[in-house]
Amino acid sequence: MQKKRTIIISNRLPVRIEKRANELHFIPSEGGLATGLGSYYKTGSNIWVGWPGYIPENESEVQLIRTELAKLNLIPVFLSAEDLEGYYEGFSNEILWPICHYRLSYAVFDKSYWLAYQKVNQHFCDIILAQNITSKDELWVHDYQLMLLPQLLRQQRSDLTIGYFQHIPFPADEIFRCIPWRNELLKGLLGADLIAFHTYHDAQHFLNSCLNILGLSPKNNSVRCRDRRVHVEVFPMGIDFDKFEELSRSNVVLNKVQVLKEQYQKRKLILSIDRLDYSKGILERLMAYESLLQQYPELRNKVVLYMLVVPSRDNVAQYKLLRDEIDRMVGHINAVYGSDDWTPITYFYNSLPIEDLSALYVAADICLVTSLRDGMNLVCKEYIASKAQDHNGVLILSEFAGAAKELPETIQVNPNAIEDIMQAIPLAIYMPKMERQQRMRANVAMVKKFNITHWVKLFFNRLHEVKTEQKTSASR
Ligand code: GDG
Repeated sequence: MQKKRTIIISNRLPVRIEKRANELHFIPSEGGLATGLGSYYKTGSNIWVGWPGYIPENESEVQLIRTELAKLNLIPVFLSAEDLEGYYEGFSNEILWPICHYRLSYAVFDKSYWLAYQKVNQHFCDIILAQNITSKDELWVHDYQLMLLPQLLRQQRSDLTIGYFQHIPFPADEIFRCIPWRNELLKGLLGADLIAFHTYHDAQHFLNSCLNILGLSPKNNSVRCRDRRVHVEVFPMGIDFDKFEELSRSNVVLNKVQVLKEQYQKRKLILSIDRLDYSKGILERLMAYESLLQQYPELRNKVVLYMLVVPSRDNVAQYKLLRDEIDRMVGHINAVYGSDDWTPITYFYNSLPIEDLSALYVAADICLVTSLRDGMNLVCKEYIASKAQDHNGVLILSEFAGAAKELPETIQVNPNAIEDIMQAIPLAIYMPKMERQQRMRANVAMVKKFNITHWVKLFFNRLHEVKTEQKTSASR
């Protein structure tokens, strides 16, 4: 008899394929999700299904990738360049991403994107069902690229246990209803047994959409769909705390911290790290920093904004424009306020090895997160975990990042109020050491306790519970 299996499904597999010197290389991802789920998908006959991030050039590459990935318990979903353009770059990133981040005017409601999104979700469904799934198995679908998948699976297999987690915000129903295919998307999600979000507001917005768009009547955080009760709950994602804490104590990182300290001397280091994205409030952060240098001339040459922007989606028009505007503003601030011995902003458009990232977290006096909307924001939790030794650092955090709900001991700002962000910086700089450490200690305790392993465990326990309740009430 086959044992219960865990099936993880996400747009991308936790591995990157690179072709060098005519040879394929398989590089495992270091991301938090891959770590948190590692103990699940790597054991027994559990699997992770997703796109391997590479388009094979011929059938022998397809076979090679399948064989190599199978050794890692990974099942590839191959997608063509055309599929990716419509489903990923189009529907996911030009419709769902802007809508879920309240940027209605950025959405491009192109019917061909919708057709590609349906086709790829169906393709995922076919590949999953070809894996001899039994009713004992537990399926966990991740994120907005796969909103139709729960229902597609359910239509063919009413017995399945399906969980869904959305990593980005779920917007207010008045925004979500603008999508021409809103009903299909909501019904797609309702194929799951447990639908989960980072915050209470995301869950409430989803329930409001069920009420106001589909005309369903949510009751106690759940919705009745024919014979099933679908639960809508909150599971704020954590990070791999131990990894960041251990890195922050390692010699390799401490040597890099020393180099940074020598480079910036006694100046206060303000850290900013994001993927290139209009949801992250990067321009607002730069405006606030310029305003700080104008209104607090005594802070000139005493602070440095270290800004790392990780390349992302820069073939999409809005992202390219954003990148150009960041380049322009950084150039302007450095040219106007800089001097022979001081550059106000150190800016990189690049991705760094994890040890360099960790050194920046350790060295930074302040971490500045000003997302206009963010599902959670893991950067701020990684900063906190890197302060577990000396508790010496201040986090300025947007109230619109999911993490704000869990971290009340941070300085919280409205990222649309440039003045508020600006005022928060001197507040952080001059905060008495005792207060700084007290606040950071509370933040560390929070991030340590509600880490990624805890998050994964909690989700699976609840999914199991929900399914058991369903079976019990069906047999009554
Ligand atoms: C989505 C949601 C939600 C960044 N630069 C480098 C690097 N990173 C890593 C960080 C962090 C991750 O990327 C970024 O995570 P965030 O949570 O901040 O943002 P998104 O990518 O937008 O993630 C977000 C998340 O999903 C999880 O649910 O929190 O709201 O938008 O882990 O460390 N890693 C390396 N080099 C870099 O230069 N190695």
